[in-house]
Amino acid sequence: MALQALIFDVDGTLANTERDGHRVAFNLAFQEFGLEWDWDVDLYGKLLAVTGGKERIRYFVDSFLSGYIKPADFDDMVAKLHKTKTRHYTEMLSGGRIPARPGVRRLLEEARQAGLRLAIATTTTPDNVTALLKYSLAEDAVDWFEVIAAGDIVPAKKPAPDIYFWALEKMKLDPAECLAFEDSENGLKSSLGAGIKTLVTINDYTTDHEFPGALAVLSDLGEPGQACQVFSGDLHGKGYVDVDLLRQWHESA
Ligand code: XBP
Ligand code: MG
Repeated sequence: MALQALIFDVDGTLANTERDGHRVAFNLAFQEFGLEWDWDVDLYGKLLAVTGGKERIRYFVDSFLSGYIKPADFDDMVAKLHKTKTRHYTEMLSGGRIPARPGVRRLLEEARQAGLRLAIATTTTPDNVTALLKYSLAEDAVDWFEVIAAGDIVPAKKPAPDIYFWALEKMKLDPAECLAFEDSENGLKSSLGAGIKTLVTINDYTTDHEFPGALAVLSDLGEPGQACQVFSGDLHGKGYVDVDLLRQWHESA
């Protein structure tokens, strides 16, 4: 089957949002609620084992906060905390503080020109996706994507494949007609679980992850004159990922 569509993860893949974005926003929300919780860079790396912000707060309370007695309205508290965190995060993005990763804008533009269909499959909140696309890519970047599968639209978040199945269903595409882009072990499990061949670009939080079954594992997508590092896979002599290379990988794998 010919390549028809590219499906992108968001956090860690389109931009390095976790350490200086989401983490900081969680901490600002905790402060606003008068909580003495502070997620430092190392702790946040451990918390990333669980996808989804609300799920991550619960995981922190259950696994890292011994002795904490949950209030009767704990569920409500988590929901409010998370809403506040989303406000802080989208405000941060609107200040243009988090740029797209190397090669992302170039590859998206090239893919559009080549007539490939584009989609997003992420566990993050929809508002976060639209803000990131607008402020880190382009004013109209939301319109570049035919489907944005995000947040709680499926109950089982990554590593479950459900979010990819949802996107495929909306696009009426077979997994064999797509390629996915991920940055983490949980993300790769999700996309491969949906039967989609996947390229991995790692980041600081995912360098130690295992990526069995990935088409290639790279430092980033690279740019002309700014070659990416290749950890596995064959770039056929190129220093960066382009549509031609994606088609080769799609056909050969
Ligand atoms: C990353 C996530 C998200 C973000 C926080 O998802 O797990 O939970 O860390 O966003 P992906 P929310 O890499 O699949 O985009 O607080 O909105 O959940
Ligand atoms: Mg990710």
